[in-house]
Amino acid sequence: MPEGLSRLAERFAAGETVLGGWLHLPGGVSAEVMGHAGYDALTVDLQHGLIGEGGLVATLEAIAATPAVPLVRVPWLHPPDLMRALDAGAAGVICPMIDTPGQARALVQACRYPPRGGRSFGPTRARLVYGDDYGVRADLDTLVFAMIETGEALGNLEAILDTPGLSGVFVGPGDLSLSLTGRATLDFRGGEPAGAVARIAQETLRRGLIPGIFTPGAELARAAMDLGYRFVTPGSDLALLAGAARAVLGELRGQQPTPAPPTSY
Ligand code: 3PY
Ligand code: MG
Repeated sequence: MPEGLSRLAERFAAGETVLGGWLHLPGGVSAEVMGHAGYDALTVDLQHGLIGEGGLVATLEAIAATPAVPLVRVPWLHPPDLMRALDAGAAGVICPMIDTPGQARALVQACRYPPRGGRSFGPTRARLVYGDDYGVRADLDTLVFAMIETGEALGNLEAILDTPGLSGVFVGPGDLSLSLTGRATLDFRGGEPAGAVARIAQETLRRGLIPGIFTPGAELARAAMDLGYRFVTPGSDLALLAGAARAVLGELRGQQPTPAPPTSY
């Protein structure tokens, strides 16, 4: 599927909103289920998910059997992890806890080849999946998202967004609310997080970059889209499975299903 690398970048460039799935469950079948369900992109979450680095390639292979574009959230800003995810065939990366312009520059540096950055050349599986010209196309099409999820990142938002080579930002509402209010919740609609989440979308769109966000389901995904978010994740595989199980049991037992907690990943 040699055109695969540019598929998502082209959709963003055309102004489309992309619906992303989020993978926490190991084993590959869940990735296939999510991909065939119709998500535009699937992010393998190596930070909080249960898929270890050893399971990454098998999960990317499972995604490749579906129409979804594969992305990876790396565990932290650690250049070897970023380069390995891209070499393994991720079409883009999402990097947690980018709080300063220096960290944003280090992120881009790890993901772009010279002269734009310092990514080392060796696209082992990426070349198999995307074609022999991967090396010359990678910098144009690889998506690089910096996660904005602390008060410090908010204070540095403009400078982070002005980092050359960044595709966009991705809001982690759980960490952001924890940092701003001392309590983690994925529901960003109240108090200080609400203003912050709206401002991040505005500033990102103003620069022609892509604002992305994690949400636990359709209601908050819709609220994010109404704020201008163009890369929205309505739930992880784990949370969707838990929600469906609660709903079916609630129906059969004649009870209201237990609502998912607002921290539900
Ligand atoms: C957060 O909410 O902090 C996240 O990182 C979501 O993935
Ligand atoms: Mg987070």
